[in-house]
Amino acid sequence: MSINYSDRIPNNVSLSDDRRLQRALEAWQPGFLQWWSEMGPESFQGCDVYLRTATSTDAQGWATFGYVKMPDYRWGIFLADPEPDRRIPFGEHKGEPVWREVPGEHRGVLRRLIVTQGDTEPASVEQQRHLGKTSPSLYDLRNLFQVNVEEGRHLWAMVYLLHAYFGRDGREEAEGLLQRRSGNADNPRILGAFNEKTPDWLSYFMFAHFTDRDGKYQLASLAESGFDPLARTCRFMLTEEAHHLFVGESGVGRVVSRTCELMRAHNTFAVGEYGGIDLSIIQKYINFHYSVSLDLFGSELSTNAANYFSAGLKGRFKEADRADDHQLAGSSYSILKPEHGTIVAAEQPALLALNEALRDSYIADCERALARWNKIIKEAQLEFELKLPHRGFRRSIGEFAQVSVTPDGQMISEEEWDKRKSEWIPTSVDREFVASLMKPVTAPGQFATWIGPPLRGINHQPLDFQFVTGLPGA
Ligand code: BYC
Repeated sequence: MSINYSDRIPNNVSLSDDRRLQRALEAWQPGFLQWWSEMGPESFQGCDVYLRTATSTDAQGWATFGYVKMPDYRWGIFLADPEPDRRIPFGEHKGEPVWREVPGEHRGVLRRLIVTQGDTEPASVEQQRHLGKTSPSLYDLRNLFQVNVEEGRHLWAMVYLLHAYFGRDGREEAEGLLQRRSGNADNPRILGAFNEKTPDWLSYFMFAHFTDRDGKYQLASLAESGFDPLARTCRFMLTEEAHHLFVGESGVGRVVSRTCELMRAHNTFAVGEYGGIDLSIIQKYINFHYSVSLDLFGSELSTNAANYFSAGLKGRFKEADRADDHQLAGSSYSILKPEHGTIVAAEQPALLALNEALRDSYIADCERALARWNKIIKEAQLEFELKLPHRGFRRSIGEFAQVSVTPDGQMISEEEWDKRKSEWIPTSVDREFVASLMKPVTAPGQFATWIGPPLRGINHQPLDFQFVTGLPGA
């Protein structure tokens, strides 16, 4: 479905046929642009960035490349094409035609899900706004900005739903999305991970790998929704999400690769003095970002999740591929929980354990990526294995929130945790060291000392392509 770019707000939802909605969104737009100029990438708003922009939602048009100044990026409203005769795929309404309007009895819950999803998008832009100043290459700088503008567009996606389907409450929530600020003590973002800092590029790659990956699983679950506008919105968001995950996984992989190169060249694990990041520090960053991201799936046992599912609002990852009744009547699911000083498995009603089931799919995905990083180390013939910590490690939400668990899954006292945590998560010394490496590299085709080059440039461009021009001070 092609996108109408002649409207002030690009869209493929025939916005001009609904003047009221169009006016409401046009009234929200200046606030968004104001937010972008205050909270978007600092110091780079005047640069020309080699960005992809969607011109249609099909395979041909969703990635059209060209130089754009970020404030001129055409943020808009793009939904995947409707599926004819789509039916609600799960829950109590399974098999009924999907809803084109919000079902009255689920209005509050649905709004809350959309607001929670929407809130993460501007939050990540806020978290990353200082990173441009220390980018390890023009290639990485461009990727950062691509991710940032697309997160801005994902905010538009949720704001469209709020304006189009939730009346006055929706408009108020859309305002709230521009008011909250990541890390603000009085008005923080909704979910924990989105109030953490992203102070350096290693954190950024970890965030794009682990936290954006939660986005993939949450969006895929919402893409199953019986509320069809939400499903179609999330389906299109997922096509953009793949690049964000690529930035994260390949970014960490390139750091690992460079570290291995330095280890071999200097025959040491301590590559700091050669401008690299030790594998042990990379491991601590993994521990930190993975545990924060696990919290984003909510509690192991959640009546909220059960209600979302039964009501047909939020499905499971790849719902259609599952061979069960799609209602989970009488099914059980095994969860882990702490009990009397150890961690035990417990069978629970599958409906209540939906967050844990989604977390399990996510963990399996993280394991696959970790194996690819370990392959880099193995191919360099070095003895070291990166690991994902135990799911109970450093959790703030759910069954493990009140206990201390080591990365290999031993329950320990709080005192021991305090004594040993510097072995497991980045210390201020680790962070200062990583920060000390964050010097901008802006010559085309050059890369910082601590990261290897990617395999290829964006859109088949050579690595020394001028991915961003007009840098401040240039
Ligand atoms: N931090 O029953 P529970 C993305 C709250 S990322 C703070 O366990 P539920 C992206 C919860 O709200 C994807 N609070 O959880 C990535 C509830 O509060 P109330 C974002 C938390 O409701 C990178 C209470 O604890 N999308 O797209 O089953 C860059 C008990 O809740 C947290 C979504 O999350 C937390 N981590 O599930 C850019 C999808 N976890 O009711 C973008 C929409 C839980 O006591 N959201 N709480 O006030 C949802 O589906 C659900 O809200 C959650 C939580 C999965 C997040």
